[in-house]
Amino acid sequence: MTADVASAATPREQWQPTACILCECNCGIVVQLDDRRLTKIRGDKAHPASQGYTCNKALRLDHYQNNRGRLTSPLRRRPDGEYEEIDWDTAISEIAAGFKDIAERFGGDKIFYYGGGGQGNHLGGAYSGAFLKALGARYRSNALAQEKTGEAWVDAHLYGGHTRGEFEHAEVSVFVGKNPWMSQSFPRARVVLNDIAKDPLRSMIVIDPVVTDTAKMADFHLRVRPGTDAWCLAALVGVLVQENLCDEAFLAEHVTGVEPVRDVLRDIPVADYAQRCGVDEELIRVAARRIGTADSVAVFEDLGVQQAPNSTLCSYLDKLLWILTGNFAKRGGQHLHSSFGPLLRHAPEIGRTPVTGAPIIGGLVPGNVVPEEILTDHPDRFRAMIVESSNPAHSLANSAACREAFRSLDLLVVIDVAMTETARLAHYVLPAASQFEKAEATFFNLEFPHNTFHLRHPLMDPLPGTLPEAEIWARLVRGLGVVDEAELAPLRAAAKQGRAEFAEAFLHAVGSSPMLGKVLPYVLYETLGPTLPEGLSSAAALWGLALKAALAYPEAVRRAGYADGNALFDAILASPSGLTFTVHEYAEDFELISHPDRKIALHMPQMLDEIRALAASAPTLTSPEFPIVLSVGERRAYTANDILRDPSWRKRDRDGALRVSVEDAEALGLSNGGRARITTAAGIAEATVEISEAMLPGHTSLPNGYGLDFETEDGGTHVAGVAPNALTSTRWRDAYSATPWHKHVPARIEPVPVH
Ligand SMILES: Nc1nc2c(c(=O)[nH]1)N[C@H]1C(S)=C(S)[C@@H](COP(=O)(O)OP(=O)(O)OC[C@H]3O[C@@H](n4cnc5c(=O)[nH]c(N)nc54)[C@H](O)[C@@H]3O)O[C@H]1N2
Ligand SMILES: Nc1nc2c(c(=O)[nH]1)N[C@H]1C(S)=C(S)[C@@H](COP(=O)(O)OP(=O)(O)OC[C@H]3O[C@@H](n4cnc5c(=O)[nH]c(N)nc54)[C@H](O)[C@@H]3O)O[C@H]1N2
Ligand code: SF4
Ligand SMILES: [Mo]
Repeated sequence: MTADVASAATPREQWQPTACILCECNCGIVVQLDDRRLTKIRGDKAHPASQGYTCNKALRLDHYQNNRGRLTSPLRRRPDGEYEEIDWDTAISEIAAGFKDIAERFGGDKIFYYGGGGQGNHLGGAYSGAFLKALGARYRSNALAQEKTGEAWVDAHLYGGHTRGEFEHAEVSVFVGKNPWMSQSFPRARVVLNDIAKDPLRSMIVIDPVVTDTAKMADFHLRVRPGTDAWCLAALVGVLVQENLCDEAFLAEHVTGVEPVRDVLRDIPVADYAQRCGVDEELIRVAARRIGTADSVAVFEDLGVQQAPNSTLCSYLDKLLWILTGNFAKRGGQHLHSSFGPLLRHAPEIGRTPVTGAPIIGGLVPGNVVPEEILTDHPDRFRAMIVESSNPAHSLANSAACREAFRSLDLLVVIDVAMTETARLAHYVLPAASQFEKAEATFFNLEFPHNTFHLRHPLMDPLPGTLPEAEIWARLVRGLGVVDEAELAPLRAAAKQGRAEFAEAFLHAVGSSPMLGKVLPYVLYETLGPTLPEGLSSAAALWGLALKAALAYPEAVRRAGYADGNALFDAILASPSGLTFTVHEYAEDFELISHPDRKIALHMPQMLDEIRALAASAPTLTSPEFPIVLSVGERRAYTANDILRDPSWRKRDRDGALRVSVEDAEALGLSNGGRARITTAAGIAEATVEISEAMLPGHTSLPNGYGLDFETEDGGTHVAGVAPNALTSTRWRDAYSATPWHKHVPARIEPVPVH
């Protein structure tokens, strides 16, 4: 575009860069605005990861920005249960005093923090630590403790970090309980899947009971019976060992503890396990051979195993697929990667929750024990809670138990853009500016060899009455009165002089004041924040992370073009479409292993015991009372967690159909488009039936993201579809990580008679 054309354009016709917030890919988009509406949206070609790609959902983002349910004032619950609007000063001082009181009377560790960011926003949550540490709060959780903690524990033992497959270049891509055509999760997913499907030299292996859109493209679809992945994966790795398909040179040089693993895998009865998981033995063997003989293999495990029985064991087994075959530290393989702000700690140590003694992995309390940690007279129970950018009363197992627990808290504060199911239980609700009204970013920076970071600039001012989280947290810290303004003054002065002066003053100040050391993000926001470009003051916390990244990956940051952390930080501020912050060489994967010997440590005795125990355990949880497996929370073309509350964003599947196999529909007397009653041990719901050739007999599925209430134009309330966790129970959880079995809920399905 010539300069003339650009300057001739009126502001409203200009494309402004930002990102889609509906899944962890955060594809770069450019938008046009009409007043506060996002009128035109398309992929941003300048975004270094997505390169112009989006899926169908990004085009619907105005339903988030201009949702009728947006909050515009702090709310306080009155004794009669109704909410009244209060001003910010009143809200902040009452909330700060309330938490201070809990901390003084019962201890700061009775204050529980849940959330901190969703699919598109992690910057606000980066400031929460200041308020929480000042109060002495210790326990926290978020959605990752409903899915990724079992995998994180295995990762911590094996190599001490998170890995990602390089599907773009992999000869063989393996998807285990993962449907990337619908759920995406890696850059330009549909383009990459199409490329694999078109290339006769590359293969796709999908392990899924459903004939998903991804499975339809696969060269090998291992259509396991639901919940039997452990047997299928054990058979696959058994074949690798028994048919000598391991990469011996790689194992000898880069892996320790191989022999005890090999001993267990040598004994796996492949034919028997094939039968137990319902997959043809020969198909398992050819798939294993394809993995064992490929130049490169990448693996993605997701909710189909992470939210099903034996989930931690499955994480271990699917990692054996690429470790035994040496598919690490090479093009198209599996990689450890740099991170800008780690999503969770990869530590093998397991903490314990105060009441139930449940495992705390990566610092996160398992979602399934949250109600039990509150609803008890145990002296160490959680008494107060802050929820930020999450809707646990709807997204955690057993919504009824969560509601009862949250209602019983001495103090519950929710920070959200909308009146959610959780907010309706709160004593105070604080209205956040939307993700297009403030600077935002996520720490979903998971790629290798090129890893990207995107600081999005605000597209417009905050909706009147709302504030960005960084400002909310800063006001709450001020409300505690723990930081003396005199301590900040020298930092403010240094920040005006330059980054080097600021760094020196900052290190001195936090070194000499224990309280400043606790409230670091607050200090950065208050002192560095005001010197940053207009609208970007809440990027202040990124300065510390940029310095850390440059220290952790000096060569990779330099290769990306940044001499040091300050240069990287300045580039982040000046790159509204995002930037590449690390460029790695494949061999550097080994340096990212956190063990001192830089080797993968394969031997996990507990996991080997679990593999041995498979021979004697039963692969099914159904019973005569609940004979059908219900997967509750499937990702579909029009689901996006709980982010879009207005059901009219969907172009189809308006009420989230229950998908049922042809065989079950006939046996149960269900008709397409008719209604079915679903009963589980936890609850009852009704849904519209969709008879589907994609489902196995005995397996049904409901989508995620439905069952949210929404105010209709005439002031009534509309709820579309089934709230998934009306049907799930907190008891169904993994033995190691306590992650839920949402994909494997025993259920009874009956037709609802038409009257
Ligand atoms: N469209 C859309 N995309 C999303 C999201 C969204 O809400 N909507 N949410 C995002 C989030 S938060 C996440 S965590 C990811 C999740 O992404 P995915 O994990 O891909 O999503 P799901 O559809 O929940 O589950 C994946 C697959 O597990 C299969 N499955 C069910 N039971 C079993 C089983 O016993 N064994 C095996 N092997 N498979 C089984 C299902 O058939 C399904 O195809 O998606 C992200 N992307
Ligand atoms: N049964 C069942 N349950 C599941 C799943 C399943 O498959 N089945 N999936 C699980 C998984 S993988 C996940 S990730 C979780 C997700 O569940 P949650 O952790 O509850 O997250 P979201 O649904 O993404 O909700 C995000 C919230 O953030 C709010 N929000 C949006 N923008 C902003 C903002 O800028 N500031 C603030 N403060 N708030 C904002 C939205 O209004 C919404 O209330 O659900 C889990 N629950
Ligand atoms: S939903 Fe995910 S894949 Fe689709 S446009 Fe948004 S960020 Fe990209
Ligand atoms: Mo998730």
